[in-house]
Amino acid sequence: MKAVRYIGAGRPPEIVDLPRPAPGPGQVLVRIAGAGVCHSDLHVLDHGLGPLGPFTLGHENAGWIEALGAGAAGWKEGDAVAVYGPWGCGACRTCQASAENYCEHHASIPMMGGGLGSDGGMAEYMIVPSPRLLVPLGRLDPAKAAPLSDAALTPYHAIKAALPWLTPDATVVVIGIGGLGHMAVQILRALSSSRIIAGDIDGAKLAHARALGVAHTIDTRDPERAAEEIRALVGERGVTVALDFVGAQPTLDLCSSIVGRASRIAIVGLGGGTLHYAQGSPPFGCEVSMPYWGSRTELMEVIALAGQGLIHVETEVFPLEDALDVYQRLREGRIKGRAVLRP
Ligand code: FEH
Ligand code: ZN
Ligand code: ZN
Repeated sequence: MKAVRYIGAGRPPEIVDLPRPAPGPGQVLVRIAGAGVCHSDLHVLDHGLGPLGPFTLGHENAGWIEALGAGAAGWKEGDAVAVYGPWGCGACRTCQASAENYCEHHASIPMMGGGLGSDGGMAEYMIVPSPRLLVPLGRLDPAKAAPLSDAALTPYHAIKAALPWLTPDATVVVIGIGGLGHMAVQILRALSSSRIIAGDIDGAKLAHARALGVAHTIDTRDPERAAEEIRALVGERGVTVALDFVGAQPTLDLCSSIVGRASRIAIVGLGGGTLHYAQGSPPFGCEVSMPYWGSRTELMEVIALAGQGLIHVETEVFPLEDALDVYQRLREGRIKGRAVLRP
């Protein structure tokens, strides 16, 4: 089968032919319908993942059950499933609560999941180490649903934690309207009635945000000017929730300068910035979180939102063989919504 392989830090991925894997005891073989292409992959390609590699990329996957290994139960061939991405120990307190994204033993488990140290879904087939890591998709098309497992789950996890701040009279700013940000806008509209301001450096992304129904869009290429425009909109109260899906120094500084007291900043993007957090900035009562991915039960909630038609992933679908070009397009900001590779 064809697979998109991470070879090593600083090296481009390679498309190689691998034997079709067979599920061992307790494992599940999934026939991949779609594998989302995430910005985090660019980090892995550029900076590596510790000593790990080579491995097949793709940590945002969905498909159909192809085969069950000995002892693996709870599924039947042909079931449409999303692959839950963060693979923990499965036994600790947080894993037992389905929050494998916060597994207590993460430091002693080098692999983060399929496509992140273990073989992922940018291939025709993928081995999932346990039936517990699969979530039913019901009638959703796995080819379109793959991004729900990361591009939707990650913002959902961040927004769900911010719900106490997301009151009808509050303003929330979403910075970065890419794969995660465009889902964040839809999830915010589904879960709250707060006013949404979208910020991005790309006019096409801001147009996408307007089409998704945000109240205002702000060009953040000039952060000082963007801060002034946002402050003019929110007045002395300031922004109540700032969701940064970029995480670069300019966007983190922008978040600090627009939030008010008793606010919340969620840093989701891996842009490498540092949030200055000390007396005087951000304001008193500002809580900062750095959420990571989401839990399996939250993925079930995201799938329910999609099934109710309340969120919809904007996808650009490409054949697996186009992976290198797609990564380059992602790097250059030339993807609308989420790119999905289809084997
Ligand atoms: C993957 C690896 C490391 C950090 C963050 C991520 C996200 O893409 C998962 O949502
Ligand atoms: Zn990701
Ligand atoms: Zn665990």
